[in-house]
Amino acid sequence: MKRLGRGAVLLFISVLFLTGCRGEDEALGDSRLYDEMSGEGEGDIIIGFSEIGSESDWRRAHTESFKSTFSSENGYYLLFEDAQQKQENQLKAIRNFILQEVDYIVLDPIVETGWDAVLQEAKDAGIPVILADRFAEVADEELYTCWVGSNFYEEGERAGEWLMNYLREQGRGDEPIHIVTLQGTLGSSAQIGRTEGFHKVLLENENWIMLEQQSGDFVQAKGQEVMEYFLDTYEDIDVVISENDNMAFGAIDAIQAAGKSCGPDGEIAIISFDSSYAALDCMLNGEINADFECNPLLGPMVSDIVRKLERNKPVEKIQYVKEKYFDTSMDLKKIMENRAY
Ligand code: GZL
Ligand code: ZN
Repeated sequence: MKRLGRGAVLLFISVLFLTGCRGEDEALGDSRLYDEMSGEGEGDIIIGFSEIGSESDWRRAHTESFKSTFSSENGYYLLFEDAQQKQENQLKAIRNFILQEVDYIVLDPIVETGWDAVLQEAKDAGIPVILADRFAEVADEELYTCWVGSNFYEEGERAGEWLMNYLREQGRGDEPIHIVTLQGTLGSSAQIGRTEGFHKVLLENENWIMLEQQSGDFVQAKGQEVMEYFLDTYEDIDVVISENDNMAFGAIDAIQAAGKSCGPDGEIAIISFDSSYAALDCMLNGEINADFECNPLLGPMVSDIVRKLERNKPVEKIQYVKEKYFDTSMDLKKIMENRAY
């Protein structure tokens, strides 16, 4: 642990902070400094966590999972930075964590590219980086210790397979099926994986027509806006693939405002991703046909990894979480009773 060295570094930063001449610090964003003066968190493992934002129900559950896991009761001191969906804020946060000599950096990279330089700086500073949720494509895999998250490609593929079975059961296995897709943040591993996974099944069904795919950036308002455009542009839409629940909520509002209906008894089927509690409620109300789970509760898994690293134990480089899916054939009321998010 670098705690001994940290005192000097933090004292220096605190002096800068107190004298107002924060110099480079100024540009580093408004991070809470680890307060060596009060001795708060002394002996704790210091974690710098760069979170993407608060764009969705899923994201808020993900953030809560980390905040409740990396608590002082559990022996941690958490420096939490919300990037408000901007990569440059994540880069600043990571450089701030390096300055403050945290013990570990946890990064949920908003998009897959643009991380090599800053992760090299973390490596040069001897700070292990754990990737959680989304993935970072870097030239040197040694720039991160491991990654924990979902198999987004598999989520997209399973959604395609579900749709294939659903249409067959309806006797529509051979009729033309007109599809639109609300994509997530372009370049994020969740968007890339879900789009490509579904596309694999699309290619296996020549009667499926993908009318258009557009990003709603995982947020509800944009999802509604893009769905309004789709409804204005295409007379015949049979299926909406929404790459997260919050965009699906926006799509439902747009479809109903256009005087159309969605869900198992509607004109337009909706297939969504995340399986948040609110989405299962929409399914219960007959507005969503199927939802593919994406588990946000990654805090405990990342904590287990940190504990192993503290004891110099090996950790798996890539660790997938287990995930299910839900549709209206299931006992949703019972499922919702036990849902943690
Ligand atoms: C997926 C996660 C995505 C969710 C969205 O792991 O990165 O970001 O699907 C969230 O709801 O905004
Ligand atoms: Zn059609």
